[in-house]
Amino acid sequence: MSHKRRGIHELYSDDPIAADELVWGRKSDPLTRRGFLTKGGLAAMSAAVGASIPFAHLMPGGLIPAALAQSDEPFVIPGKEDLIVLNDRPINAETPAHLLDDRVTPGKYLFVRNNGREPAMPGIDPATWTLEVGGESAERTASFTIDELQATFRHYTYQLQIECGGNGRSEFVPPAGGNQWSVGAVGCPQWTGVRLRDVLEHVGIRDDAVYVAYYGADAHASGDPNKVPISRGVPLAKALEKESLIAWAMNGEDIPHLNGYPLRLVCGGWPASVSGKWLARIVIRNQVHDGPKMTGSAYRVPCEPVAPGSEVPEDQMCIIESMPVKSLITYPKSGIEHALGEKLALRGHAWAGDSSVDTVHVSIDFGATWQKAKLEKPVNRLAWQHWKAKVGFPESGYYEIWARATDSEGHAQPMVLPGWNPKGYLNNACHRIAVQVA
Ligand SMILES: Nc1nc2c(c(=O)[nH]1)N[C@H]1C(S)=C(S)[C@@H](COP(=O)(O)O)O[C@H]1N2
Ligand SMILES: [Mo]
Repeated sequence: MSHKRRGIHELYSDDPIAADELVWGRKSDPLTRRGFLTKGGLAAMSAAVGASIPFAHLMPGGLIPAALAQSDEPFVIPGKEDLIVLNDRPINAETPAHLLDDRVTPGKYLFVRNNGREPAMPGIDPATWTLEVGGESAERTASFTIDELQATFRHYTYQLQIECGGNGRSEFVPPAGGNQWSVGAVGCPQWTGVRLRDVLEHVGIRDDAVYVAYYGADAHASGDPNKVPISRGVPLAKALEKESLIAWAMNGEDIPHLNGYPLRLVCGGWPASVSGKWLARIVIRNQVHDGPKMTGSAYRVPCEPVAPGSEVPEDQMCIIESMPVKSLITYPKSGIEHALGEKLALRGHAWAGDSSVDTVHVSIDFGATWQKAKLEKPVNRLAWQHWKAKVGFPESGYYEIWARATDSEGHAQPMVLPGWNPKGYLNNACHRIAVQVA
């Protein structure tokens, strides 16, 4: 390989800025991740990451170094630790990737995505909480306390992965409105409860049933008691899967307040918006559910790919079902320094909606070459899978580690971005971390 490095101007002739203009995070108008897209230049990039970039000739144009991920000041949320708060009304907070290193996500590190106002904590009494089950395709209406659910139906425990449909939204260009999630609106705790299926069969499912939906006890953000913040559902077949649970416990304890205490639905592998928190009512529907955030363009993507920035008519938007294949590098933390000559051990998780992950590969050269990681099987269906790998570096400088998973149907993660969509859903691009080798 003779073509080691090319000049800055060959690579980035568009509006390069002088390195001395760039002091990351110390200017009055600090450089943002988006800023790099318009102001990028190799010298600027090297200055900002604080080292030469040995594989710069392989770096896609416009790529923002993972070393420059914005870090926000931690903000305290009861029961949570070190989450990055994107919005506090309603509360939306994600987990930094390196805090998702546990095999089973602890409660303090599970992201929070609220659409409205959570029910106030001292007011929730698990002894009197009731779940109603009905809907036009239910044979009858029934209601259960949590004690009754526990006494009537068999208990099951599964580790189930939940990921917000908007996870990764912050990377899309043109940008989409909404919470600017980076990679941490995902987790895989262990859930205990009864099968949704057993409860539905107990009340009776009519022949015309097609959908199962939830209502929670949270209030609309406006405070209007006649409005519901969110009410979504899944097709009957997903509701009847053995892993679809009505859960009262997470990791063997009460579900954390902000994650749905005392009862929630968990349908793993689908956008987590189908997993209703503070579960109050389940309805068996004879049509595709039409609650808030189920209609219009919410949790929908264009049925056919569109050009970035397109306006897509509502009738050409399709409901998101199983989530796409994805992975995370949870160790090391992005931005570490590593000694040249020593191998670096990497690890993380990978998941693939209703399907499973077949392989995970890692790259240290912006995706030019890939090395296969060791991948474990999931502990049960719809749980994430753990991977690990060791990499070495040819010389000192700035590197990025990229991880790329491929599912059992052969779909791999896109290296930089998947197809654009108006609401910024389903960004399953490779996770990237920065490493300084010296
Ligand atoms: N009742 C209710 N359920 C809800 C929501 C909500 O706002 N209210 N948010 C949904 C969305 S969009 C997501 S991504 C997940 C987030 O689950 P978590 O906050 O436990 O991580 O809950 C879903 N269930
Ligand atoms: Mo979500």
